[in-house]
Amino acid sequence: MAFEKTFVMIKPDGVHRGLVGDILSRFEHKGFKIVALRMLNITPEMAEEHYGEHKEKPFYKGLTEFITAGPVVAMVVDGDNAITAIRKMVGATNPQDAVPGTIRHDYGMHTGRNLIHASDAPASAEREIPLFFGIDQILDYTHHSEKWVYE
Ligand code: D4T
Repeated sequence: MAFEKTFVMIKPDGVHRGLVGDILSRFEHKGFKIVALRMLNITPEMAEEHYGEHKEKPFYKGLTEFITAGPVVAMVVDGDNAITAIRKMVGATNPQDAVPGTIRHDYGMHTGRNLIHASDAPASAEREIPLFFGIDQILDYTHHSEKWVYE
């Protein structure tokens, strides 16, 4: 097994549409462990840091306006192969390309309202987690059902 941590963020559309509970429960029901969780407003500086790679793209302005337009729910999720597995649960960037059963397909319509972010690689998770959480905010505990989730 390859236990790892990934960064996940429910975007302002997910919060405003009342989908936080549904989205969180998907990760819990799958067997992942939430080890950090907070609600916050993204500042323009944080948006620039988080989405800096897209700075030259035509959608950058709209993206940063959207991500700063309301509260987000940020979390760190822990589990076997968590980075790849959660990207699969999240689905394609454009909800219209996302496979049924994924979060973006099931709740979303357009790329600029795609509800959720999840780290796409170990290097991204390592970069993103410290932008939102101090080391003392990431909890280390044993999930009580761990032996019923992992063989
Ligand atoms: P994030 O980073 O939000 O998890 O999305 P992805 O990893 O799936 O996709 P991405 O980095 O290519 O895009 C980041 C972010 O930009 C928005 N976006 C993207 C947009 O508004 N218009 C576009 O044409 C694209 C490609 C959506 C996600």
